[in-house]
Amino acid sequence: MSPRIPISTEVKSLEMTKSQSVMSRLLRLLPLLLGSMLIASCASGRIDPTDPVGDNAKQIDGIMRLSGYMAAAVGLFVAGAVITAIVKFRERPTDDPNELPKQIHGNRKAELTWTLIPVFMLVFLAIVTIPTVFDLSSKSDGRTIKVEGQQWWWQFSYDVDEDGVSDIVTANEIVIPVGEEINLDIRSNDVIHSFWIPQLNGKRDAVPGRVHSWRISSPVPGIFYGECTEFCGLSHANMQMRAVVLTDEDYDEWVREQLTPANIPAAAAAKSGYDLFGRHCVSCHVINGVYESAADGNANLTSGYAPNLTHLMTRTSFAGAIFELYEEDGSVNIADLKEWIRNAPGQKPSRPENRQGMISFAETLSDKELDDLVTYLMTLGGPPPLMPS
Ligand code: HEC
Ligand SMILES: [Cu+2]
Repeated sequence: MSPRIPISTEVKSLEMTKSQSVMSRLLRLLPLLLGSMLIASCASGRIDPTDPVGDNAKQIDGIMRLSGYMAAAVGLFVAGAVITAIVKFRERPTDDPNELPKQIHGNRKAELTWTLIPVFMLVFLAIVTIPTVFDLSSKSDGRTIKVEGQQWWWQFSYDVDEDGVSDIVTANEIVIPVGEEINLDIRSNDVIHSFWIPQLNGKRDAVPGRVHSWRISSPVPGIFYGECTEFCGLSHANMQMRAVVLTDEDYDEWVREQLTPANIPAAAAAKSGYDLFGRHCVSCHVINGVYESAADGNANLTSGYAPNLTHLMTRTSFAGAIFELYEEDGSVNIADLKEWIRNAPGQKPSRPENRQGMISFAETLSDKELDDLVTYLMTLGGPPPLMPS
C-alpha cells in the first residue's frame, strides 16, 4: 500500500483560493437565479396547477403529491446518510493516515435493501398511476364537445352530427354546466397543440389526424384559465383558453342564446358596420343567420378558418383569450377590439400571408369604418353570464 502523499501548505492555500473563487462565482449567479425564479413565478398568475378544482385535476394532484412526498423521503434519507457518513467517518487527528476503514464491498443484504426498496416504491407508484391514466381518458356519459386547435386559437363545437354539422360553434371559451363530466374530442387542424386547463384536468395533446378523448368537470361555477402547452409556432404563447362553468339555469340560457341566429341590425352605424363586414370579413368569418354561406358574400368563404362571430359578445375574451372583451366596469373594451380589427398581426404575432391569423386592415379601413364595425360587432349577443374577477 502506497503511503499518502502529504499535501504541501502551498497547494493547500492554492486550493483555498480556488474554492473561494468558485464560491464567489456562485454568489454572483445568485441574482440571476433569484431573478429567473421571480420571472417564472409571475408568468401567468391565473393558470394555477397547484390549486385543483375538478375531480380529474384532483386525482392528478393526489398522485403528484404522493410521488412528491416519496421523493422527499428518499431525498431526506440519502442526505441524512451522506451527512452521517461525513461526520462519523471523518479523518481524526489521532487516526493513522494510512489505515483504511473496514471495507464492506459486496454486502448482499445492503445491496438487496437499496435495490428492493426503490423497486417497491416505483411499483407502488405505477399501481396508483396507470389506472388513473386510463380512467382519465375514458368517456363519461356526459355530453361531448369537439375541440379543435389551430394556429393560434381554439374552436369548440357542440352537438356535432354525423355530417360534422354543429349547432353551436364558439372560440377560445368552452362553456359547460356545473357538475357534469364533459367529454372532449380533441383534434388539431394543423400542427400539434396541447389542451390544458390545469384546475380541471391535465394536458392532452391535439394531434393532426387523431382524436384524443379527454374529460373536464368542475363542482363549482367559475372561469378557469388554460393555455396551449405544446409549442406550435409564432404565437404559441398567445394561444390561451378559458373554461366557463355555469349553473344549470345559466347554461340553459347560454345554449338558448347560442342557438339564436344573428339579425341584420336596424340602427345606422351598426347597419353600416354590417355592410362593411359583408365586404371585408366574410371571406373568413361566419355569422349564423346573416353571413353563413358563400352566397351571403364572398365566394371564397372558408368556414372554420377563423372564429365564428355569431355570439362574439357572449365571450369574455378574444384572439386566443389574450384580450379581455369587457372592462372591469362591464363596458365593452372598445379600444382593444378596434385596434384588433385595424391591425390584428400588430396585436398578436401571426402570419396571415400563410393562412395563420387575421390580416391587417390598417391600410384598408378608415377610423369611421372601424368604429362602425365595432358598433356592429357589439350587436352580436352578450353580455356573458360570468365575468372574470
Ligand atoms: C383572412 C381571414 C380573415 C379576415 C378577412 C378577417 N378575419 Fe377576423 N380573424 C381571423 C382569424 C384567423 C382570427 C383568429 C385569430 C387569432 O385568434 O389568432 C380572427 C379573429 C377575429 C376576432 C376575434 C374573435 C375571437 O373570438 O377571438 C374578431 C372580433 C375579428 N376577427 C373580426 C374581424 C372583422 C371585423 C373583420 C373584417 C374587417 C375580420 N375579422 C376579417 C381571420 C380573418
Ligand atoms: Cu398551440
